[in-house]
Amino acid sequence: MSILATVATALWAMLPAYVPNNAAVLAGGGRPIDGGRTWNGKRVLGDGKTWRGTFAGTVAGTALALLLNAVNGTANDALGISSLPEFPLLAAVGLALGAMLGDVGASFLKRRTGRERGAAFPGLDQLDFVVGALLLAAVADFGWFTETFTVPVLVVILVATPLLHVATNAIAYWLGLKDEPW
Ligand code: CTP
Ligand code: MG
Ligand code: K
Repeated sequence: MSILATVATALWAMLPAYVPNNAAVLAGGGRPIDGGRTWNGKRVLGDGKTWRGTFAGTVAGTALALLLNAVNGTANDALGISSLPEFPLLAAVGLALGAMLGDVGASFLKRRTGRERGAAFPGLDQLDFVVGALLLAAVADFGWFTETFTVPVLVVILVATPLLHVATNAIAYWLGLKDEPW
């Protein structure tokens, strides 16, 4: 695969995992998943992980995957490639829900390590949702996963995602949508 095809495929395949976090920021609020419960004096997850945000993120990521499927041929033709993947429904849900669950898991770890809601955890903040998305996509549709996420594609994802994540969160902060720039 050419470098263009590898980069385009990596970003395309991960878009349904990138969007959920941002959708959750826009839609979040309401009842926290942990219902306010604590463990060893710290919140289990915290007020930043809500049912509404998690649901909205999952729906947004899945919907985006279906939208990408609709323009798959056009996008491949426009780039002169044929490697942009189509998302089976289960894989789409796996990517989107996995991204949200990875983020929830990170909040659990943040609370266990004494970090308040909103505190940064460099590294974890940028990759939690990638790990969650890839894991759940693999569980949801292993054949599609191995076909799509070749080693070069995975390398691009691991390099590009933290950069994209830092950039989009900084923009969301400047726009006043997010409380912290990470
Ligand atoms: N959000 C949500 N539900 C989620 C994830 C995010 O409602 N599952 C919303 C919350 O309003 C949250 C905001 O998006 O405050 C920003 O998300 P994030 O940075 O992940 O949460 P933090 O508030 O920073 O909390 P934490 O320290 O637990 O990451
Ligand atoms: Mg945060
Ligand atoms: K986060």
